[in-house]
Amino acid sequence: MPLESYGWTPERQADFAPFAERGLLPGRIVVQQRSHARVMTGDGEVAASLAGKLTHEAGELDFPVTGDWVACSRRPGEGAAIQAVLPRASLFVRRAAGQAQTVQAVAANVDLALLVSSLNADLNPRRLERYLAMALESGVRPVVVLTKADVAQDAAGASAEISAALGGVEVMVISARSGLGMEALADLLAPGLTAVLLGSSGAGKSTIVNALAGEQKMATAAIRESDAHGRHTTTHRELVLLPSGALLLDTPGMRELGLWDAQAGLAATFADLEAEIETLAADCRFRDCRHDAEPGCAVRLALEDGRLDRERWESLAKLREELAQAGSRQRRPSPGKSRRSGTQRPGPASRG
Ligand SMILES: Nc1nc2c(ncn2[C@@H]2O[C@H](COP(=O)(O)OP(=O)(O)OP(=O)(O)O)[C@@H](O)[C@H]2O)c(=O)[nH]1
Ligand SMILES: [Zn+2]
Repeated sequence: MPLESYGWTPERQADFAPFAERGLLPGRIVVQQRSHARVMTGDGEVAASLAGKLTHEAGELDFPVTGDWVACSRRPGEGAAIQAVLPRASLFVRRAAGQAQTVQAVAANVDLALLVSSLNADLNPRRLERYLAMALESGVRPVVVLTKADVAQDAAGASAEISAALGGVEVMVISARSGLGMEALADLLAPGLTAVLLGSSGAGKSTIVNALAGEQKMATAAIRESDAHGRHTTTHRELVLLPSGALLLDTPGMRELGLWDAQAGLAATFADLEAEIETLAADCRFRDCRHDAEPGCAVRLALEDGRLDRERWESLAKLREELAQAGSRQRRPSPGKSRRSGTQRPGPASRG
């Protein structure tokens, strides 16, 4: 399998040059589970584990994740050892489930984030807001994908509502069952592009992969649509090469997406709301009005008479507070989300 199919570019080739000198092989992580991974190389897919040096020296965000480009050495016999991670074009991080202090990388080198939600009882702009902030924080284009249109009452209405509640984000309505919108979705997925599917369990992420792959790549499971509880069928992250040439990364449904150091993403998610607030604030009685309990507050007035979306306003305040709390407990170890930062630089040759 030529690595170009997996998104290898001349720029990545240049990043890899020092590792090539050390006789290492380039590859892309297609599955990552704890310390074991499957890596697509020019010679096909190999099982790989982390080299000891990487395990000992890596910071939290330096560990390879699905989508990463890595430099590997061949292990005697079969398999490979991951020696280093190449600079990342993008990195999705979240607060590790149930823990305030730990950052966890979710996916690397993603070009497009598909924020998946079912058009059933599960549909909730507040949950999508978190995914949106994460995508915008990583500089990745977000598209909301509303699934199961075949069982929806008013898909068009819901779509317009979600877009408005999320600052005008691009929204697509699809049904894997009826085929509605599937062509438009496929059109987004250009050859060599890497898209990640994010959303809660049961949203229909794996069904999308299977429909676009034309075969059963990921296991799916029926859910009780009455309460919309998914069953967490997908247990690992897997990068699938579609017949169209795009790469699609399925992820397990997250119970709760905890944001990590996503101030810029949050600001971008609420940019239109903040602009509205700023305009209104010009009419507040006090110039330094905090729109809290001050008399003559134009923002409060707009919240009361419905000109300003109260749910979004409250959500923004809550997410800000959440980030502030996480931030005061521990600063992020390294930026790690922009190209040429946070990943390991080529070092002297080592055995793994
Ligand atoms: N009616 C209808 N059902 C769908 C559609 N897409 C998916 N489903 C059903 O929704 C259920 C959950 O779909 P999955 O694809 O397993 O959901 P998932 O998001 O991958 O869930 P996890 O793997 O647990 O994260 C399955 O029963 C699917 O058959 C659709 O377009 N229409
Ligand atoms: Zn005010």
